Amino acid sequence: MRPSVWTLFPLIFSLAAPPSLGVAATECKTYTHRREWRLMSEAQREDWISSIKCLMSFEYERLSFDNTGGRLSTMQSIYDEFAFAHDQLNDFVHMNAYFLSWRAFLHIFDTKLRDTCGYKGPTPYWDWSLDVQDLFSAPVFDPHPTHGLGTNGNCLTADCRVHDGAFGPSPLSEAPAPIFAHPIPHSLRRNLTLYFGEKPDEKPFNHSLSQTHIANVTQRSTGDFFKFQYSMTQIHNDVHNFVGGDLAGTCPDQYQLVQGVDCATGFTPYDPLFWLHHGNLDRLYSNWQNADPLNFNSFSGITLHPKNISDTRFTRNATAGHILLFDNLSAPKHVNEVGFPTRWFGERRLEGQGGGRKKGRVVT
Ligand SMILES: *[C@@H]1O[C@H](CO)[C@@H](O)[C@H](O)[C@H]1NC(C)=O
Ligand SMILES: *[C@@H]1O[C@H](CO)[C@@H](O)[C@H](O)[C@H]1NC(C)=O
Ligand SMILES: *[C@@H]1O[C@H](CO)[C@@H](O)[C@H](O)[C@H]1NC(C)=O
Ligand SMILES: *[C@@H]1O[C@H](CO)[C@@H](O)[C@H](O)[C@H]1NC(C)=O
Ligand SMILES: *[C@@H]1O[C@H](CO)[C@@H](O)[C@H](O)[C@H]1NC(C)=O
Ligand SMILES: *[C@@H]1O[C@H](CO)[C@@H](O)[C@H](O)[C@H]1NC(C)=O
Ligand SMILES: [Cu+2]
Repeated sequence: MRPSVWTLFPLIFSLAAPPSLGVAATECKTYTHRREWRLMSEAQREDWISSIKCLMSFEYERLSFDNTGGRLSTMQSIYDEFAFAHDQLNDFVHMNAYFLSWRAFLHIFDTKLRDTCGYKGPTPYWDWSLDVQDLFSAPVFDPHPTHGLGTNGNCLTADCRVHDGAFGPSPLSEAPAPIFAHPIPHSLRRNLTLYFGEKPDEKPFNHSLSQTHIANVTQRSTGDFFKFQYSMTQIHNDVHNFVGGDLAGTCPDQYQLVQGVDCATGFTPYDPLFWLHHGNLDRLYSNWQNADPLNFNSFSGITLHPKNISDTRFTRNATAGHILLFDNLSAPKHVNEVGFPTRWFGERRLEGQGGGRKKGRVVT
């Protein structure tokens, strides 16, 4: 199967949802172009990357002051706000029935790139199933200083910092790598690996990423949103875990040194691959919705792994009227308002305290 080129994805689904869910039919007026990263021209890739750097150059007022109104020493940018907001919301957006509806977060980001930084190109995604045989050589790991997203980090001596690509130190201007503010200033980190290396029977992270697996999941989850979403969560986690570093929420070494503790964080959007990975999950969700009419009407709502069952925010009975929060990025939205049923991302329990694991990693 070839990747779709210039596929049109409705931002708002135009189908009327079942009346039992009380979802109003929304007319589809706006479309966004999506394109697989490797099929974008070098100029388009550079444009997208430059727009992200543009968001990094805008100070974000709300995050730039402490509680007493004093200015923090590190600049906090609009891009930081996306990572910060994701971290704040981590427990509410993963491993529950609303995971896929968090497509709205992706849309808010895409809109920000366009409205604030003038981005006009396609919305990129990474179809990792094309690279499943050898994820390490995937074209998203490109060292080019202006249109590449960088390769693996140096985990032996540099805390997994990425040393090339547009988010590494500049070989031309000798400028240092862009700095991310949370949870402590650091630059992009990756630790590509197929295994946690903890259990003898561990499956490699690419086992769930083949087109055969996706097709199987799609066939076996007809009309069963819960089942589909559960599989998508596993697939989602495998990519986060394969890339490691920031995308897996592993804490920078510096944090441990300065704060004296390890940290569990949800700053995963710092790796720009976050947007490409979630763009692909969104595409797969859309494919699933279109694979069978039963899928469009399916929205089963129990939480996958409620962390605290008595916390009313972790309701077991998901409804399309559920309210999604976006920290300071947007006013809250109802699930049915962001297009129903929709996609987005799931995951992650962080482990880093004790045990053999060095740092937090995304796990199911
Ligand atoms: C996973 O990656 C390994 C090593 O690159 C490869 O041998 C294996 O075939 C891949 N698995 C799948 C399902 O493609
Ligand atoms: C990189 O990942 C491997 C495999 O999970 C892990 O053993 C190692 O500790 C990680 N390295 C760093 C520096 O986090
Ligand atoms: C499809 O999924 C089922 C259940 O997860 C599994 O038992 C079966 O082996 C899978 N088939 C293929 C072809 O991967
Ligand atoms: C679970 O949530 C409830 C309601 O918010 C709270 O009162 C309780 O302390 C929480 N329990 C734990 C173990 O966090
Ligand atoms: C979920 O729905 C069932 C029956 O529809 C009800 O008995 C139960 O109390 C509900 N649970 C919550 C947490 O709302
Ligand atoms: C974001 O924060 C600013 C400053 O606190 C506030 O004025 C604004 O209303 C907030 N926006 C949203 C969408 O929450
Ligand atoms: Cu994710």
